[in-house]
Amino acid sequence: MSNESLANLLKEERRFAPPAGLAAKANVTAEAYEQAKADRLGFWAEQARRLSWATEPTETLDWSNPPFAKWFADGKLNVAYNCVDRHVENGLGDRVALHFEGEPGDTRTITYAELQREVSKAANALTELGIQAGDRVAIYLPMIPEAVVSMLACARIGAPHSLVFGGFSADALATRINDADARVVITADGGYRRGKPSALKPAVDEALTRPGTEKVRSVLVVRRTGQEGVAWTEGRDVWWHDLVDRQSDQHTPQAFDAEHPLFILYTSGTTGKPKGILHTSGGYLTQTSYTHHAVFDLKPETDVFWCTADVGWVTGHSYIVYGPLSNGATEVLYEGTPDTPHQGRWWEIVQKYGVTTLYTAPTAIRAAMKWGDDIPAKFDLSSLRILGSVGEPINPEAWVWYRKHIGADTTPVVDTWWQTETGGIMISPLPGVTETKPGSAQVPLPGIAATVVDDDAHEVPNGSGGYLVLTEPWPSMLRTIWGDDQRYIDTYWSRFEGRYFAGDGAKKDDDGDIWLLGRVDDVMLVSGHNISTTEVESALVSHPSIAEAAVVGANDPQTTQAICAFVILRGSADAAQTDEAALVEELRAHVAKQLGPIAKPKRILPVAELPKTRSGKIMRRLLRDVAENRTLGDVTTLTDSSVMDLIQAKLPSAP
Ligand code: 6R9
Repeated sequence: MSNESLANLLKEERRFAPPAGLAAKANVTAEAYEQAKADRLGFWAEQARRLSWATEPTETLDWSNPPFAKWFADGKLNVAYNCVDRHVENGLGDRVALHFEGEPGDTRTITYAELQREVSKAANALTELGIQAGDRVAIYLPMIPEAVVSMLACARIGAPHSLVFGGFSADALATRINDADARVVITADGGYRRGKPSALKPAVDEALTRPGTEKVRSVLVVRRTGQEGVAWTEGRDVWWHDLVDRQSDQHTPQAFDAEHPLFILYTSGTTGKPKGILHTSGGYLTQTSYTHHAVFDLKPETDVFWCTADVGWVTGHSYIVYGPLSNGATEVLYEGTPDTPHQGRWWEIVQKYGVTTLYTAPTAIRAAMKWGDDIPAKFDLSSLRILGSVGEPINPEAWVWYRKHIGADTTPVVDTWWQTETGGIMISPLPGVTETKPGSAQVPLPGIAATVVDDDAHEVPNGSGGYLVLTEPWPSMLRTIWGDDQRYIDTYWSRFEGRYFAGDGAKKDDDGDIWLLGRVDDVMLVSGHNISTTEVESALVSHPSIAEAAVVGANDPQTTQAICAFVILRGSADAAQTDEAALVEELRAHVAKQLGPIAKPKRILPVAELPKTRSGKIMRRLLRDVAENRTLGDVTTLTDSSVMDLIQAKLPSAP
């Protein structure tokens, strides 16, 4: 970015106070901010006491060798014991932990007592396969209960897991197995996706032919789809039901150091090989447990929590597995896609299980907007009391739609900013405290220190933009990049001395609240102004005909970059709109009116789909390639690479 701060263009005036009933009974009140401000480490030491420690920590933070942090270093605990056994010991064995809903409609209800038996059996099975504390286990599974059981079994025996999203290819899997030096892979014959079984085991077989994966001794295979003709390597492959089912359901958890590695999770980023983000035990569990309790106001006796992420992403790790289960929550685990067999599937699930708290991503909210308001209107969504968003900036209009059409215009929406690297939520409203602003994550949570700085590392005044930085270490921070301490320092701690560089653009509004503006790499430079893609996208989405927009800066001889927008029309507009040229003109005028003439897109192209990563984030890099008439860069992380062919086909040959 140039020296000029990000333009602060978007003005969003709508405000929503917390519902009085929720505020009166909220788990966390405004006092928490005061308490954490007065004694930040004392605050986190208190949160650590949410957990059951075999040895209580006496030291909170060791920051003597920055940026390598140790939290609660002299404490010992077992993470799986905290997520499962202690609830059973507290008499909650009959509470439902997981309401599993398979895509074909099969269901399983798993109580905490059953989860304890399943996790114990799986821990015994991994031990029989020779896995010891410290050995890495790769997990490549669909969204089925065995994924949660496998993660907890690894945690129980101190074997760091490395989940690889089931939609990734054999190559991606091989790279990750190799980098983490995994000894066992847990997979399934397949999973259900869009109404049909989709095989997984062949990708494992192929990955294990690649150099660097020779140390994998065993492949543990869950039978999920019952597909015929699963290729089998004798001596290496073993069925879950053969090995795990015959194990004892008793297993004594051993306590590990708070800094014992819990998992490695790879983030791809735009360049270079994937980074293995390393998380450890005590600090990670403290922050995921606390933030789940605070941000979602969890009442474990009555709430039904549903995080729609895949367990293969950090959101699934922290808010399907470790946060909710450490809090004794009852959750929904859904295997499939939101539109199988119909576009109301999610809302049907909310109605069926009485979901109280839904945590999802802007991409899903915008898809629901596109499909039409009448679809959620057919279901009883009155059980919902809190709605969460994560993964991308949420456009104010999508935020308001979510609250209105899913939340009956009454539920708070919490827009939660965090990253694989931060491990847990960092910036978010608190549902019983914060007066919310559509599109803003607003305030660092109690105990978290974040701000926005300019190129010279100076904190920007209210009303200005720059880079988001975290100014103090936090319990669930990544500890390093697996096997590459130098890359950890270079990537996160070198841009600004002593501060964590998140790679996101952000601004502070007049109240000092934080608005996320997208990845710094995506910021556009137009006639000397840094303009955020997020703000232009939000202006487009505020037009009634637009469900979703992606904006990029394309090289331009006059203005350095020219704003180029790709838009998806809402269901109703799609059918009605006959005159595309007139709509495009209307949209350009609309953006100019909302944000000012500088932000008026030079080109706007209606398209059917946008390129997304498998976790639902828009890949602007590829759209930039299209807008600049270049050959497309790496498309391997796209959900569906045919999307790009469709977009290119829509383009006039010369810009
Ligand atoms: C949890 C997760 C991290 C990146 C992050 C930022 C974007 C996530 C956001 C958000 C604006 C939010 N992001 N939440 N941007 N508002 N509420 O998504 O982790 O996959 O590592 O992505 O996602 O750009 O830097 P991860």
